[in-house]
Amino acid sequence: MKKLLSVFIPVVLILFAAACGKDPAPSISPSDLDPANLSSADESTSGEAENTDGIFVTIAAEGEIVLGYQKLTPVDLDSDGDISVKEALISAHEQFFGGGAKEGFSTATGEWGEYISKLWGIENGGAYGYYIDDAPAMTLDDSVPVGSYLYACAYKDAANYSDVYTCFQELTRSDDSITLIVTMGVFEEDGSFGLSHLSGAKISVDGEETDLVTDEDGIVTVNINTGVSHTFTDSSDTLTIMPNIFVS
Ligand SMILES: [Ca+2]
Repeated sequence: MKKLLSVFIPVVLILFAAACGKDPAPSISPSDLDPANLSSADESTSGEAENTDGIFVTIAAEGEIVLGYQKLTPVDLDSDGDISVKEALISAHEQFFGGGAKEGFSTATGEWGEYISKLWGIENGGAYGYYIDDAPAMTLDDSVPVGSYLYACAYKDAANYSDVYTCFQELTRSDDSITLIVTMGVFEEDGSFGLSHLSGAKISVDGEETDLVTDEDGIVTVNINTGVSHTFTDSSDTLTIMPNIFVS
């Protein structure tokens, strides 16, 4: 697998770094992945930079999405005019986790600075990851700009950190179908990060498993109902992935 990746990573980096890095899955979704419960359906368009008054947050816990592309307005707790990853996660827990941030989220400070010690109520010894617009964030102080997409997860493989980040990008759309590409995060030996297509990813639609699987280029075409919003999530039988979500 590693050998294969090293061949196409340079090309894929060029192709998808921009595509997946700055244009997160459009639209929003509720935590239960049921589009019928979308609270702000009028925002389910595929544009960029349309979201001027909040951020979007997905949280995955041990391989399951527990908060799916949820729009929220975070609180600038230290009043410095900037929303940090930590502030965004505190707000996400305050608004969507039973018991709030007090119960669901905590941080600690170690040799390399502040780190997550609890996410969505899970304490796993520090095996967490967080990404802004499909690129790994460096610290909990990193800025989460308005309109951006914050993804955080508690690793499924907390022992070996093998969880791989994944994300969706829309390629084409017609009245009755949508074509998506699923990519996965790859860390090069020099520590740089890129996205490479993920073949064999299983696609669930509106929370239901289907027979849909991404092809060798990570691409899948899904039939959709005209005018209806659907949610798509990915899973894998061969990799431990951080699942992501896309809303049509
Ligand atoms: Ca702040």
